[in-house]
Amino acid sequence: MKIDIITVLPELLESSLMHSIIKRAQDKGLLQINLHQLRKWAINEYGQVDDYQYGGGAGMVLLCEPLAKAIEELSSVTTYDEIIYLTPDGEKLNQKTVNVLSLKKNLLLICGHYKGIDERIREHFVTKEISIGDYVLSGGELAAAVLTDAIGRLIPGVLNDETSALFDSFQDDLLAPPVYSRPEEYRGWKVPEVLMNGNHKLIEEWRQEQSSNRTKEKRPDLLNDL
Ligand code: 6GU
Repeated sequence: MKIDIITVLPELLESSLMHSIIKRAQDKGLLQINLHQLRKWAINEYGQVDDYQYGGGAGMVLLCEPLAKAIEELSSVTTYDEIIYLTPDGEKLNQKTVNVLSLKKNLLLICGHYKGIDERIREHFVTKEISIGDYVLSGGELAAAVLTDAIGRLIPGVLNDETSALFDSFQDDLLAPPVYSRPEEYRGWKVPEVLMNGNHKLIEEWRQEQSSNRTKEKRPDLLNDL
């Protein structure tokens, strides 16, 4: 899979996408992430890509021209399955959307900044708008990093048995069960007996029950959606 990202702050994405599982995905050639500095398509020699909004009001808007040129140039070499604009007024991201996007071949992500991007870019180029939650970030970069991480780890071959996504929280609309490791007892706090007896059927039943109870307690809304 290839993910192209248009941003005025590539540095912000670089560090977050060059570690752990997502770095390994790129090293293995399973995921290619390309960061494109929007200023490359600036309207003047000062690198300008934003301006005040018509009608007045605080905050800058990313201009049509640099964005249109960037999207068109990148689209001339790659056919994108989706052109995604990260924005707090987009559809709220969940695991189902991540699963669907992880099956795509080419994605283009656009990170907004300041007040956002000129509406005409949304109308004429963007095919999907995604928010990562009901709060406002100063730019789309952290959201793009979140989306890329969530998608990247699901690409076939990226995870192994140890990191398998099969038992992730949300994969079956349930939260994952609690996990324990050594030692068996720490400060008098014991690991649940059932995990220590090697009975895989009992362990599986216990985990299912824990998942179910945990979901009822912490996220009853997930059960209502079923
Ligand atoms: Cl995608 N962008 C910004 N700027 N803020 C957000 C967001 C995205 N999702 C939640 N808050």
